[in-house]
Amino acid sequence: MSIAQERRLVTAIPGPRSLERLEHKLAYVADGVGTTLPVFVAEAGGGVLVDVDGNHLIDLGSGIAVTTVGNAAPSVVRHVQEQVAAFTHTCFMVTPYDGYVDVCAALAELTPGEHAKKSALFNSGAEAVENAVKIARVATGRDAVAVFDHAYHGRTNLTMAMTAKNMPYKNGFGPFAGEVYRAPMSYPLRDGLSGAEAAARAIDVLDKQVGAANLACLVIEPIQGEGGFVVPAPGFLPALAAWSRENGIVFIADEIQSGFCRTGDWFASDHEGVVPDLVTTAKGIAGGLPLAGVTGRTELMDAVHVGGLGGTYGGNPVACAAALGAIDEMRTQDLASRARQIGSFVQGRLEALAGEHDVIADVRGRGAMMAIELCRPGTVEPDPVRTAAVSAYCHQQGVVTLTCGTWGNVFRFLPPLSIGDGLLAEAFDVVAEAFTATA
Ligand code: PLZ
Repeated sequence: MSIAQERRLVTAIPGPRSLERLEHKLAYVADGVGTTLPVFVAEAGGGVLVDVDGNHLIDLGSGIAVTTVGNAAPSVVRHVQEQVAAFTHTCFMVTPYDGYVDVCAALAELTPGEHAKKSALFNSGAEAVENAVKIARVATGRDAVAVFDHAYHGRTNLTMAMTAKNMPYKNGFGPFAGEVYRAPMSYPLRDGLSGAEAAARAIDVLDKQVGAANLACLVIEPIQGEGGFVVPAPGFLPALAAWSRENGIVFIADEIQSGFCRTGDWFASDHEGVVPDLVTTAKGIAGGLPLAGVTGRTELMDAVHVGGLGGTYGGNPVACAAALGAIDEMRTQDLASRARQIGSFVQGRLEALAGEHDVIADVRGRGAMMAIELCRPGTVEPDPVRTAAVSAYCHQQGVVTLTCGTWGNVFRFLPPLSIGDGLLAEAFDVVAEAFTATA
């Protein structure tokens, strides 16, 4: 690793060079495209981002759960360099190439379930979700789509309809796609229900308000991402999967944020042995290059007529090469077990912190997908103000943290799995300091 694996601040954050570039950004980039922390990045790797001022920041975000194998991971770089020098694009729908097929074969092997599977590749998570819905509709001949409170599925028209939160994702962007229905999510901190009870509540809403026979699919994040890293109570996902199966509803796991070793399994669905009919993937699949997939039962995937799925760039050869490099890294380095190690360390640190600061109402997550939810002490009333203060402190001290949640009161920790133990411990020292400093 050529980048020194240390936190080193040589200017204020953001530094003068980043501030200069920020001016440039504000002049030329649409304001609608925001940034969490305006340090302009020069290079990154291991667990560190180096900015244009020479500051070394610790990365606890992985570019929103993307650089799971690390930024510019050597295996990804090697595969990409070879591919980009060989050919950059043909369009798979015009003249095919091995990388696309190899990624689909890997997806068939790695996604939950031993049944025959096929895949189609796309450019972004939202595009994968849209296509999963298209496939489910053709396969079932039904229209309705079930989604959940706090869900996040993307920013395209259909996926905006599927995403729960208005600001900033939906406000003013309607009218949205129809036939999308929202059911209550299992949210143990807020509803106190068992998985079976929460599933019964959701099923009742869908049964009474939509009708099981009208549902093409039920789309759910096994651990919710943008919506607050909400981990449903045990039994919730298996009960929904069983109900879907009994009623001919395609059960779609959106594993775009939770997939590819992030939670300590290849997929979060694996944790409870849930076998989805379709799985959407993106983010961690390709080490930072844009690639997404829909993988599922062969008979469902093949329900769509030839030419019904595709796109100019879907499964671009360079992105596929990156994915093959990233997947190889995950396999050979057993990154799922690294995620579990990181998870037990982070969970210990967060639970200790929760013992000292009663603003932390919940510690949750799995593997390298952990979070804390901040509420007014003794209540479940969200505290986004304190969340923002803690976040700002971490940023000033050179630790890149992300927030999320319907109320913006959740800290999520998504370190690259290539981060070293020392650096990870230092990052959580800073997080602890941030709570004390903002108390
Ligand atoms: N499904 C579960 O997490 C993307 C989006 C951040 P795209 N999450 C980060 C933002 O503000 O846009 C995501 C996800 C889940 C779908 C998506 C959408 O993936 O690659 O961003 O389209």
